[in-house]
Amino acid sequence: MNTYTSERVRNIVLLGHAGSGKTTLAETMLFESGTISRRGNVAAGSTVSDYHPIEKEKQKSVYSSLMTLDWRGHKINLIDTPGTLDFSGESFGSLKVSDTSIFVLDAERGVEVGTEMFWKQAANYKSIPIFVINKVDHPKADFNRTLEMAKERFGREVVAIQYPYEQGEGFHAIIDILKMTMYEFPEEGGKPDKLPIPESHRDRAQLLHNELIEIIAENDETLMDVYFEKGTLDEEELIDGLRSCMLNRQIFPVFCLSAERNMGSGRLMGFIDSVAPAPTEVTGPELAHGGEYKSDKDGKAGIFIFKTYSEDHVGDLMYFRVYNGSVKSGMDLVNSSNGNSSRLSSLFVSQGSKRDEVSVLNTGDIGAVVKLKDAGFGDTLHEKGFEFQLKSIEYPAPTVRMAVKSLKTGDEDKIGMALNQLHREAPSLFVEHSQELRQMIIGGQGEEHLASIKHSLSHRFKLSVEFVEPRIPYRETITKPVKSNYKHKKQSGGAGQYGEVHMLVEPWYEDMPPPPDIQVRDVQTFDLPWGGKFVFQNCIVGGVIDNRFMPAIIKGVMEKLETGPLSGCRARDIRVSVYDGSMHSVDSNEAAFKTAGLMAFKKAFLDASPQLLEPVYNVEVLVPSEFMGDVMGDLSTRRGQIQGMDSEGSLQTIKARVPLSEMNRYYTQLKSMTQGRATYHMEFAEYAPVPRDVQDRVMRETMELEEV
Ligand SMILES: Nc1nc2c(ncn2[C@@H]2O[C@H](COP(=O)(O)OP(=O)(O)O)[C@@H](O)[C@H]2O)c(=O)[nH]1
Ligand SMILES: [Mg+2]
Repeated sequence: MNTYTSERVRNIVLLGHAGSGKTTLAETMLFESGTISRRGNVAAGSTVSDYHPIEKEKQKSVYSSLMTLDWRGHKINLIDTPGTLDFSGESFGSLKVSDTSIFVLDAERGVEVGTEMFWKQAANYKSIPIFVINKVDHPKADFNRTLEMAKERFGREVVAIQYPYEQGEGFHAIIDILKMTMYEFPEEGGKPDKLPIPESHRDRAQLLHNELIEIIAENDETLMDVYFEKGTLDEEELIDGLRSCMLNRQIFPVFCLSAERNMGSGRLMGFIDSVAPAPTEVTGPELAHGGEYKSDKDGKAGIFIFKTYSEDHVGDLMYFRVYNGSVKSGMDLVNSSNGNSSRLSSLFVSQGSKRDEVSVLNTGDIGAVVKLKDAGFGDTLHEKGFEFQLKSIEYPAPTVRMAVKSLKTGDEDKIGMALNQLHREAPSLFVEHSQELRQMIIGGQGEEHLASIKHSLSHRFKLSVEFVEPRIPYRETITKPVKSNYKHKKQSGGAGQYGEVHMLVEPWYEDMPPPPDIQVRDVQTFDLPWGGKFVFQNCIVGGVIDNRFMPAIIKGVMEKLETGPLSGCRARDIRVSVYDGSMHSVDSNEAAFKTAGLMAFKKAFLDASPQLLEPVYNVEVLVPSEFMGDVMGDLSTRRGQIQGMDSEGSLQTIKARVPLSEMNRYYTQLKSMTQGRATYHMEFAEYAPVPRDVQDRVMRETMELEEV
């Protein structure tokens, strides 16, 4: 492949709900540009983009993949992404390095929730959006309805540049209101004939054309003057105006297409070349420590790694974008996150699984490299003597958590290592070895995401595992104040043990007053690592217990807080006031007071009407209105409390509070209730008392906790 200057590079990411036709569109673009000589298809697993074994098996995209094509002297780096929310982690890195996002909408289904989520992220990265309404050949295609939905969801900036001459099965021509031309396609698709707009469509096309001119002129003062003078804008002025409107996010142009029939992709690529921004024209990425990075294409080399994947017989493959200067094979680069230097051996551009070696990549271009030591996902690398670090990629919080159980004893460490590697490749996978739950926990963007992790563990790493529901991190607390005392006395041969502690144990709350009948001398407040507080008050008068024994008493109480007296779960929000006790001049020591503290605390706790608390989450569901009733009904069977509803066009947001223990398999349930058309996220809200029957059950279960 040739070398391209920055001005001739276009970085495009394909985004949108699963099944809208992104992979098919990528294949069609590769074919139209002559990059491939035959079009593969998703069902046969023969596309360039869906080349991983799991993608062929599932007949859909799981990973993002980079393809490169030349369209009339411009190099288009095209990144196809999996539209399923489960694999959204893959899409976020691709979005970060692309200047333009093509949102592919399905003309039959309109705007779907998958699009919604990527839309927000694209705005965060200041990516320039283009909409493509695909599948206009579908018998139930409705271009206008889809366009209206897009306007409703994404704003009046959504403006059609094209519309179908006839939609549905008879689709064969597109009216272009920028060029004021009709493109008519041969039966097999491909290169269209350019024809005048037929009489029957002339008025509508002219009306839309004038509207487009007005929007462009409205947003550009110089063009406004020209428009006033001439009453119209010529094609060049229109294109210039459109381009500046797109850069300022004032216009989101809409194209129409049938990827499957190969009708319309050539015009889209032409538009990308002539109107979509070059890497040198867009807002720079955010720096790790804030502020915008401004690229210098003539400066020293600097790159950012946005995707890593370990491939058989190849090793770690890292995909990067050049953000400064030009990178050449053989160059040494310093990793800004650890200061280590690595050599870029060979550089590649990729066509899905195929790679072509190149010697230079300029600012803005995207490529891949193998065997890069000491570098990984999200790292910035630069030439010596020139330092910068870009902000890494942020992922949404995991929506599904599972505990990983090894099916073969002794494999636990290997599983941990494999999971860590998978996390390094794609940090949207969250991995935690929970001491508290005594489980290895993984979190991801959906059950399919976790299923793909299981697939990797078994196929790539040859490890058999089972995923089980994680235990719930319950907490314990008390509901009334209780006094107790404990005397620890042991006489065995030589030195004995002696310590006596009297304490008042109370439920703690913010700004609570001191106890009424006890004089407080010293207060220590501990923020517990598992949430909540422990307040310790030394109220000893007359030196009946030495100050030097207080830390031991605290230690004893702390130990019992960590494995709560009621069920072994962690305890929180407790105040302990030690107000009396006794010592022995010879036998008193720290160990004795630790035991006395622990035992007195345990006794008081169990008498103080202990209460189990459960984590409660704020759950927000975005759902098409027709499924509202089902979703609300399901939430209430999960002990959910509906907090509110918001309607945004044809989609509704439901807000509810639901105990974590009731959210098992919610993702799957929601998906099946709504045909995969709803999405949700949840965030920890608070710990709340569990109902009595649940408390009894949990106590039985936690007592029988087996090690995993
Ligand atoms: N009728 C019709 N079907 C299409 C079109 N584009 C894609 N499809 C079909 O839609 C399904 C999903 O396509 P795919 O490219 O995998 O979508 P992705 O999930 O967005 O990558 C496949 O069965 C395609 O054959 C189109 O323009 N028209
Ligand atoms: Mg796909």
